[in-house]
Order: sequence, then C-alpha cells, then structure tokens
Amino acid sequence: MRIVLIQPNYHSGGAEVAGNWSPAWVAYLAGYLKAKGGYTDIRFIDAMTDDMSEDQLRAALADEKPDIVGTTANTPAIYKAERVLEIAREMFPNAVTVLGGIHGTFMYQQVLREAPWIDAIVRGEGEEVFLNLVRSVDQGQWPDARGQVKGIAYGEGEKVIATQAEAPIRDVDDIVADWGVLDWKKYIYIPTGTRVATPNMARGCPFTCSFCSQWKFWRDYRVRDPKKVVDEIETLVKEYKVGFFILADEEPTINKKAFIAFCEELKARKLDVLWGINTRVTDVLRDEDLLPFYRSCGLVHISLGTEAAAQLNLDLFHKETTVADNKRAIDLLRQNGIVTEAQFIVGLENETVETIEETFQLCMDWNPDMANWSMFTPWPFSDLYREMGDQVEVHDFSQYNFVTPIMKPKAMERGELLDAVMSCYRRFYSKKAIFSYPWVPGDKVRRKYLQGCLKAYLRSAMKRQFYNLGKVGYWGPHTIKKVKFAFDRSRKLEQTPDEAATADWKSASKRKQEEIDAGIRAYKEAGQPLDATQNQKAASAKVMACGGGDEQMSEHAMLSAMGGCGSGTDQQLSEHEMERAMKPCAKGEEPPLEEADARR
Ligand code: B12
Ligand code: SF4
Repeated sequence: MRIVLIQPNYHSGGAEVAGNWSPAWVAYLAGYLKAKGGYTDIRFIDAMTDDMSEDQLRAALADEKPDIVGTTANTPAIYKAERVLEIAREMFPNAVTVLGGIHGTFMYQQVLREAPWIDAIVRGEGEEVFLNLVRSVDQGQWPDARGQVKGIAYGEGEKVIATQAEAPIRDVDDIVADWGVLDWKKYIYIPTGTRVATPNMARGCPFTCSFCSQWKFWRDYRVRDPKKVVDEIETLVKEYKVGFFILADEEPTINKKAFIAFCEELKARKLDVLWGINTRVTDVLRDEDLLPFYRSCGLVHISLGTEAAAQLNLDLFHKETTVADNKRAIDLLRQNGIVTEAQFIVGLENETVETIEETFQLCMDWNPDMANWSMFTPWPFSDLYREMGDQVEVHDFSQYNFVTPIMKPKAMERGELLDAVMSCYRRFYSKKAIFSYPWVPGDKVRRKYLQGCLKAYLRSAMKRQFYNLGKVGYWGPHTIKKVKFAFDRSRKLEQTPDEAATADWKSASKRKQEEIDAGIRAYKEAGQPLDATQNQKAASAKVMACGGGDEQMSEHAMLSAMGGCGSGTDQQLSEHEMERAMKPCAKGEEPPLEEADARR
C-alpha cells in the first residue's frame, strides 16, 4: 500500500512569513498509520514549501504509483487542494483520493459537489478515520463497503453521504507522530535560524469563541501525557535538529497541571530548544507567579488572542476577557522576558478609520513586542456566521485567509481597511525597530529573537509577499483606490452546514448544553431540585457551555471540563456551583465567578 500525502501550494503572506513550517498533520497521520496499521510506505510532497507549479507537482508524482493520495485543506487552501486531487485522479485513475482538514469537515457537501473526483473526505480528527479507510482499501473492500468507515463523506451519484461521525480519540497517547517522513532541511524558522516543528500536546478547546472554528473541529478537549510529548520533542531536537517549536494546540495552558508537568519535564531533559505558544490572556494572569519558571524552560514567545481593543467586540467574540486584562497580561510577560505578541481582529461591520486608530493607540499603550492585525474572516461554520452570514458577499474561499478583507465595513472601502492596517504595521514596527529591538536590556536570547522576527517581516515586505501586497497591488496610501482583491464572484456558498448534516457532530460544549437543557427541563417538570447525579451533570455541563471562564473555577469544575463529554466525576459540587450551573447562560453573560471563589 503506497500512500502519498501532499501539502497544497497555497500562500497568503500571513503567519507563514516567519519561515517554512513543517506540517504536523503529515507526521501525526504517518505515525498512526505505521504504529496501528503497519503501513510504512508513506511519501510526502510539500508543494507549498517547494512552491510547486502544477507541472512540478505532476513530475513529483510521476514515479510514485500511489494507491491512496491524500491532501489537506483549511478554508483558503480548499481550491488548491481540490486541484491537487484532480491532478492525482488524472494521473492515477485507480488511486483513492482523500481530503482531510477543517474545511471539508464542515463543508463536505459543497466540496464533493464542486470536486466530484474526491473519493472521500475525512471529517475531523484524522488518525483513526484514515487508518480505517486505508484498511478498507487495503483489504479490497473499497468502495463497496465505504459506508462502514465512520467519519467520512463521499458522493454517490447525485447524493452526498456522510457516515456516522467517528468519536474523538479517547486515549490521545495512542497518537505517536512520525516526523521522519519530512525532509527536514527545508523547515527553517527565520527568527531563530533553526528548524521548526509544531507538535501537538492538547487537542480541542474548552472555550467557544464565536468567530473560531477550532473548538468545533476537535470537539472534546484532550491532553496527551506531558512526558510523551516531551519524548516527541526530544526526538525532534536530537534526531531532526529542531531548534524551535510552537505547540500546535488551541489552548495549551488551560490544564495547568499538565502544562506545568510538561515544562518540568522539558527543563529536566535540558534540551537545547526554544518554543512558543498561543494562549489566552486569562491563563497568563492565572499563572503570574509561574512565568519566570516557564521562561526558564525555554518558552520565549507567547501569542495572545487579545483580539479586539473594544470591549464591545470582545463581548461579541465571547472572549470573556477585558481590555484591562489584556494590558496586564502583556506587562507581566514583558517583565518576565517572554516575547509578547498581541493579535487583533479588525474589519467588522462597525469598523472605521477611527476605531482602527483606537486599536492602534491601545496597542501602543499595552506595548507588546509584536502585534498583528488580522482581517475578520467569517468561517461559514462558525457561530458568528449565523448572526452575520447575510452580510457576507464574498464566497471566494481562497481569500478567507486573515489578510484579505472579506467583509466590507459600512463606512470603509476594502482598500482603505487594508491601508489602515498597513499603517498600523508600519508605525508599530518602525518604532520597535529603532527604539526597542536593538536595546532589549540584558536578555540576549530575547533580543536576537526579536531581531529575527523583524528580519522575517522585512523580508516578506520587500518581496511584497506580506499580506499578499504585491498580488493586490498595494504600494502605500496613494494606491488605495487601485488595490484589487480580485474576488472570484462566481463562487457561491451553496449552503451553510445545517443542523441535520452535523447532527451527530457533537462538540463537548454542544453535548453539555443539551445536558443542561435536559436538566433544566427536568427541574421545571419535577418542580423540585435535581438529585445529586443530575446536579453534577448540569454543573459539569455549565463549565463549557458558556464559552469559557472555567479556569477560574474550582479544581473540580476544571476536572469535569477536562473529562470531556459526560465523563463527569464523582465529587460533590458546592451549592453555589450548582446554582450557577442551573442558571441558563445568556450570551455574553459572565457567571459570578469571583463571588464563588470568595465564598469557598
Ligand atoms: C501551524 C499552523 C500553521 C502553519 C502551517 C504549517 C503546515 N504546513 O501545516 C502556518 C504558519 C504556515 C499556517 C499558515 C496559515 N494558517 Co494556520 N494554523 C496553524 C495551527 C496553529 C496549527 C495547525 C496544526 O498543525 N495542527 C495540528 C494538526 C495535527 O492538526 P490538523 O492540521 O488539523 O490535522 C488533523 C486533521 O485536520 C486531519 N487532517 C488534516 N489534513 C488531513 C489530510 C488527510 C488526507 C487526512 C486523512 C486527514 C487530515 O488529521 C490531522 C490529525 O488529526 C492552526 C491553529 C490550531 N491551533 O490548530 C492554524 C490554522 C489551521 N491556520 C489557519 C489559517 C487561516 C492560516 C492561514 C490562512 C493564515 C495566514 N494568512 O497565514 C495560513 C494558510 C497557509 C496554508 N497554506 O494553509 C486557520 C484555519 C481556519 C480555517 N477555518 O480554515 C487555523 C485553524 C487558525 C485559526 N485560528 O483559525 N498555519
Ligand atoms: S480560545 Fe477561543 S479562539 Fe482560541 S481556540 Fe479556543 S475557541 Fe478558538
């Protein structure tokens, strides 16, 4: 069985400008197929890093003779991914073509209609589903028995069939990556000048930010054994000479115990590696005393989802943080020698030149080391889309990339929005380049790192790759009117993923919400308090249903959140937690957590 995996050649001048990134999906799928299925003949073509034309891809594929060709797609890469599999179909009509990743997971109906040459879409977490699909092909049961492979979607005549969703992998320690499938010399991170990887410690997120798709994708929050993750990192460092990694996790710090155990283990092994994470402001505040320890373990870069300067938008995004929290978190990180990166989302309907300027001024006041301004991007499968979908005019998904203004604010042209964002970057980084990065006192590692980041930015700006500036024809404020985003207006959203299509796609928070609803109904019907078990279920349900805040809750509530769906624990909850759990959660409403803590 030969399996060929391909990273489609999609570029958009955002996060990628920091270097060439090694794709984790390939390593995790390859590792699982080998360990669990004994499938060892796995090849990888990185058309993105090698910036391959279609002819080059054909040439690379020519000698492969694959039985299965798999590719990946987030939303903007979808058309490139479809094309990759079309080429594979033309070249190897008998090979089974498979698509995985977030976009197809939710948009499988549309994708299968526009790309009927795709034999199967693997929905959600890929390892177990892909293994079963590969086995089915290997055992000659494909395509007749494909309906028995859980977690896939495929076309049958005019119909699109989605098989029952596969459960998220319970024992995540079964997931062992094989990073050896990559050609490591390609993957260099510019800020450190070393090889870079994105290993995965935790999957999923217990929060439910309305603009985000990740918590839905992974469904349950699960954490791998920190020791095993460090084993993986040790292999990355010693065997593949990786000098920098970013945890690919959505939320690596929410399970404080696991994160501390991870740091301790990493420190004990004395690996020569620096690393970074994306996390939430609230976790930084929670771990104020631990920040020096984190830094001593090599954690040099924290990217914070500060998202919006205006409290209004923080509430809209269900971020459950405040503007004041954001400033304090950045101060704490700076004091502890950790590079801080603040991320802002701009370009909502109410955006104006003035609000962007306000965001900028606030950012200057917070004074992070780095900042980025992403264009609000309305994933059709996000919750926020339900509220604002009718305002979305552009359905050319190739431009859903955080750097293109998909939404046009009422009072701004798209070119103006891009210009306002570029003005933020220009002013922010010129000031940093002159007054900050060369003078970072004492800390050589941090200084070198920041100068490396600046180099990466400048390099992509010079090549006009940053934010696709060359492609759209932006050369400064005088070109605002000439900027062309060249949206393909013929692209339509065929349908938003409907409830029926995703009925069995239950994220932990959705299931918990159902439990709460059932609990409340039972309470109302019975006209009396619930028994202990019912109470407990409702309380653990509450942890996730509100979209966060649980890290300030009791250890007990935290444990139930970590247990994922319905696992619960047998500990009793305080009366107050019960009450709070039973209270229906209005949008944006924060439960009175401090009060609960004070009582305890
Ligand atoms: C690392 C990363 C990158 C790296 C990518 C490295 C690489 N080549 O893979 C870099 C920095 C280059 C990058 C760039 C971009 N990224 Co990015 N990135 C991430 C990040 C942080 C982690 C992804 C990851 O490795 N996860 C771990 C792996 C194991 O998970 P996975 O990729 O989902 O794969 C699993 C399944 O999806 C499935 N699967 C995936 N592919 C396949 C294929 C087959 C055949 C099968 C069977 C299964 C399968 O199986 C895997 C194992 O379970 C995520 C956020 C997050 N925390 O997840 C954002 C994220 C994926 N990025 C995102 C975006 C938008 C972008 C950019 C457009 C931003 C920009 N303008 O720069 C570009 C697009 C670049 C491109 N060509 O795709 C979005 C996608 C959202 C969406 N709805 O599509 C995310 C989710 C961030 C977010 N907050 O929304 N990114
Ligand atoms: S904290 Fe919010 S934005 Fe971040 S991964 Fe979780 S749900 Fe998405």
